[in-house]
Amino acid sequence: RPFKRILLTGAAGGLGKVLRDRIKPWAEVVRLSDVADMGEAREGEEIVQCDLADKEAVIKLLEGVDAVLHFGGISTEKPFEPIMQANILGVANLYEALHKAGTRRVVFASSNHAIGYHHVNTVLDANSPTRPDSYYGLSKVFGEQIARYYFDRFGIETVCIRIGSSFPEPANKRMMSTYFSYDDLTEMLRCSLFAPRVGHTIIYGVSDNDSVWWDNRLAAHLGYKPKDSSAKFAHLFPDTSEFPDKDDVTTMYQGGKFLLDGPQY
Ligand code: NAI
Ligand code: 15L
Repeated sequence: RPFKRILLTGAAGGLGKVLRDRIKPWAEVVRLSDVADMGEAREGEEIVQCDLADKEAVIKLLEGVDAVLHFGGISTEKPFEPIMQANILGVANLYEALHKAGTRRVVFASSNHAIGYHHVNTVLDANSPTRPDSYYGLSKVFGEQIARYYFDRFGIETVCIRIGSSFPEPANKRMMSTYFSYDDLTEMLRCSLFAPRVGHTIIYGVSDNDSVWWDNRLAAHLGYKPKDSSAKFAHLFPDTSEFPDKDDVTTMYQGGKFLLDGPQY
């Protein structure tokens, strides 16, 4: 198998549970980590329960790791303090630890909320300015930038995936644009781990939906080709009223409902 040991953080979370078996073919050993319980280790797995904010624990966590899929952290808007601990201190600990361990490749689960204050009529690419819509989105911008710094300084390569909405199906009309199927997510991770050179890449995590706000041409070197589309869920949203609705910020901006949540300092 190509990698000796891959680390998946956030392994007890929604996407972590989906990915747990799917990433197995890519490494001899998959090390799973989360602050929450992950159950028993199965064949080919190692389980390390720890808090990303605990520097010493994270340094140990990275020992012997060739590549990281960083999905751990707070995944919705919260007050600044918990976001700072889990997402900002957490990702700083991670990069320092992987530098110490000699790890060369990371895939970072960033988020569309790093750019959530762009209007839905704007098409973005990897060079578009960030416009975070929350402390959560700000923490993802920090993660993307620390990844860039460790690439420029040490050559550690990271693919930052600005994930849209990765759930079994879209939950509202907005998600018809942001939907990212589990199969397409898995394929994007595979491309991110195995592309020969990724440097510091930003890519939008999205399926081949009819209406998308994101252009991935600047990440073509990953070779990602989506296979799924939200089109098959169109029947779930028969309401044909105007979208975006100019009186409703949650439909006008790419970040949707996150625009209403903060800041809760
Ligand atoms: P989730 O909230 O279900 O999973 C996150 C996991 O991280 C949880 O199991 C949690 O216990 C763990 N965690 C939180 N704080 C921690 C800490 N201090 N130390 C160690 N572990 C900690 O979220 P989900 O949906 O699985 O998302 C995974 C990643 O993908 C997150 O980083 C999220 O921001 C990102 N993402 C997900 C999207 C989606 O559509 N599901 C969209 C955009 C980004
Ligand atoms: C995210 O970043 C969240 O982690 C996820 O729970 C969804 O809210 C998603 O974005 C989204 O924008 O739909």
